[in-house]
Parts: sequence; C-alpha cells; structure tokens
Amino acid sequence: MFTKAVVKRPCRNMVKGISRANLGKPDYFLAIKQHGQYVKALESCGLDVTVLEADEAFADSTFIEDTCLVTPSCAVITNPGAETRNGEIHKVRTSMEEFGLPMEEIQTPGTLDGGDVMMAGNHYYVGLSQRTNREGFEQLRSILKKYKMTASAIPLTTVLHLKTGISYLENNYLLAHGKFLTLPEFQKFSILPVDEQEAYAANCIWINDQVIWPKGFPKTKKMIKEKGFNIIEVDVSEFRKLDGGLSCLSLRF
Ligand code: CIR
Repeated sequence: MFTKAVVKRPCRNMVKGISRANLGKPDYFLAIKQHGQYVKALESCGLDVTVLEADEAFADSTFIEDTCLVTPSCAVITNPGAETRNGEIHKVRTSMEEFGLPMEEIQTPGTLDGGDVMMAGNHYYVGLSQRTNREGFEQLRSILKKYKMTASAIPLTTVLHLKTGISYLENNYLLAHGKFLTLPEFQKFSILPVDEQEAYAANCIWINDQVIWPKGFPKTKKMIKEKGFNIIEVDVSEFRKLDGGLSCLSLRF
C-alpha cells in the first residue's frame, strides 16, 4: 500500500533535457498539462501528493525518480550517473527529510539512478546501466541489508534504465519486453509479455491495485485489463520525448 507521492513540476528548460528518443523536442505547455493529469491520477489512487517547484537549473529534474529510492524503512538519495543531473539530489534531499524516514545516500565513486531500481516486495532488482555502476549497486545492497532488505544486480545492454523494460505489478506479475522475457532471474514471476511495437508500455506503475498506464498501446492494455487490473490512462507523450516514462515522474511510498 502506498500513501504518498512526491513529484516535481517540469521546468521550461526541459526542452534541453537528455534525449535519445528521436521524437522531437517536448512542448513545455503540453508537458505541464500532462503533468497535472499525472498528479490527478496519483491522487485518484488515494495518494497524498507533494508537488515540488520546477527548477530551471536542471532540465531533467521532473524525472525525480532517479534522485531517490524510497523504501518502507528508509530513503536513499542516489548519485545520478548523468553529470548534468547529479546536482538534482540536493533539493530532493531537503524535501525528503521532511517525511522523517532515516536518510541514506550513495556516494562517489558509486553512481545510481532510481530508474534502475525495481522493488518486488522486500527485494530490489538493480540494473547496471550507463547510469548505475557496480559500486553504486554494492552500496545500495549494504544499505538495504541494514534494514533487512535484499538486492540483486541485472546487467543491462539495450535500455536506458531497468524500469524502461520491466514493471512489477504485484501479485507476482511482471510486465516485460525483449531480453527481460527470458532472463532466468525473472522466471519465478508470472510474466506479462509486451510486444516490441508497444515497448514503451513496459514502464507503468502499480499503485494500490490500480495501474497508471501510458495512453495508447492497446494490445498490452487489453492483456493487463484481462488480468483484472483497473487502468488509469495518462498521456505522457512530452516526457517520452526525453526518454522518460510514468515511473520516472514520481517517488511513491
Ligand atoms: C535522462 O536521460 O536522464 C532523462 N532524460 C530521462 C530519465 C528517465 N528516468 C527514468 O527512466 N527513471
């Protein structure tokens, strides 16, 4: 059960955010509108949503998930692997301190992006990517161990972040595409396969028995619905242009 979420409004400079999507520049005004709808979707799942102000100094700062991992026992400030994003952590740390959770942090030379961390109960899968290195993973693993949680590493080759390619939808369901479908580590899950043409839909979020879903992707949506999930659809086209998905836009806890 989640009760809270923290989001950060997109800034005008988002048009200068990191992107390899090749989908053009995002429209800031449309992004603001979509972000508002995203907040409403979180609220409709029963979450109390804290909206942090935009920060023009960091073009990608709306993708707050990468800066902090919030677990039921602690909040871990990450050390984002992209140089232009690393400074995002300072304001997020100040905001997260208000929630009273024990605070931990990943330190250089360790790097870690929250988008590489997928929670499945007490276990955390961590993608080793261009943003998250083994040292970052090892630091996270020992932090989690202190709180009786476990972690394992998943080397990545094709996707930006681990959760670009998979989402844990609770009740043992794992939505996945591409190489993730056959990874031995994931065979204990009931895998819900996503076609390559709908790969972007592999990043969605489970919140209290609802699934917040990126608008479109009818084939995968139908499969999810048939499994009995209630879907709340949100258009995140402008965030997609910056390689961002639904999960990147919030911290949920
Ligand atoms: C970046 O490259 O860092 C941003 N443009 C997108 C971050 C997406 N975050 C995520 O998947 N957790």
